[in-house]
Amino acid sequence: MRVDIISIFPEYFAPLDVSLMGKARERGILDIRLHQLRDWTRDVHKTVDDTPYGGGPGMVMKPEIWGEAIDSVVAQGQRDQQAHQGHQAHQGGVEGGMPAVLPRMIVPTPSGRPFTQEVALEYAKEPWLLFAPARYEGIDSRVMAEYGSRLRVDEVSIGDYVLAGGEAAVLVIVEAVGRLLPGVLGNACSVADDSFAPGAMANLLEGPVYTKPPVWRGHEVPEILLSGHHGKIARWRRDEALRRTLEKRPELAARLDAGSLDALDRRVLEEFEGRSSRGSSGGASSDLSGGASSDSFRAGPEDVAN
Ligand code: JD8
Repeated sequence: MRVDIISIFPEYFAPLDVSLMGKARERGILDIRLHQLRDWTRDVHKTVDDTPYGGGPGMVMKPEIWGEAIDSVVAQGQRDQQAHQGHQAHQGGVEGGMPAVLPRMIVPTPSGRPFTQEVALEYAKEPWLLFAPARYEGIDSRVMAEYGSRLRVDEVSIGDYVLAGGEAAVLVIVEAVGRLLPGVLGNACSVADDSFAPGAMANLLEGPVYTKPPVWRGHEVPEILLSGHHGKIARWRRDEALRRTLEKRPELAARLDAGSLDALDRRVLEEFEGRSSRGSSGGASSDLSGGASSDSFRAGPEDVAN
C-alpha cells in the first residue's frame, strides 16, 4: 500500500519509522511518503493560511496551496506507478500497463464520519491512501469539493474530542490500517482473531490478561488460567469480556447479536442485569434485540511491544 501524507509538520510522523509500521516499511508492505505543504507556497513567508471569510476566530488553510500540493503528489504517484508497471511489463515482456490508479483522499476533521474498525478494514483494501491533515481551523472547504469530483474523498473523525490538528489522527489511522495488511502482524497473530472479523467475540471488549509471575505483590493470577483446561479458559475469557463490555460499553453490548449468544452468555447477562437492577448501575439491558454490527473493535494479539 502506498501512503502519501501532506502536512506542515511532516516530522510529526517519525513514529511511523518504528515498531510495526517501521517493519512494514522495511518489508515494502507499506510505502509511506511525507510531504511538506509549504513546499508549494510561493511567498517568502511560505504562507498557508488566511483569515476566514465571514469573520470569526482563527485562520483557515488556503485552497491554492493544497490544490498545488495534491495535484503534484497525485501526479508523482501516477508516474511512479507507470514506472513500476513499465518495469514489471519489461520483465514480463507484456505490453500496455494497467490504468493509473487514483488515491483515496482522507481528511481528518472533528466533523468527519467516525473512524471505526470497519472503516479501517475498508481502507486496508485500498492500494493508495492520500492524507491531508490540516491545522488552524481547517482547510478551505472548496478543496474537498474540488477533489470530491475527481477522487474518493473521506472526511473522518477519530473521536468526539478536539485535537489541535489532523496529524495525530493520521498516525492513528495509518497504524489501525497498516496492522491489517497481510504480512504485517506476525503469523502467530491474525487479524481474523481480533479486529471484528464477524465471529463469536465480535463487539466485545478485551478481557483481562496475565503473565508470569503467578503471584505479584500478593495479587494472584486467576486459578482457571493456570489449569491448562482450554475449554474452561475460553469460557472464562468470554464471560470476562462480556462483563467488561456490559460494564464499560453498554451501547456495544446492546449491539450484540442475540443469535450469537449461548445459554452461558445469557447467564452472564442475567447475572449482570440482576446485579445492576439491585445496584441500579444503569448498565446494559439484556434485551439483545439490537442485532450485531460489524464495526466492533477488539485489539489483536500484537506480537511486538508497541
Ligand atoms: C483536523 C484543525 C483543529 C478543529 C478548531 C481546534 C480528527 N477527532 C478529532 N478531533 N479533532 C480533530 C481535528 C482537529 C483539527 C484538524 C482534525 C485540523 N483542527 C481545529 C476545529 C475547531 N480547531 C479530529 N480527526
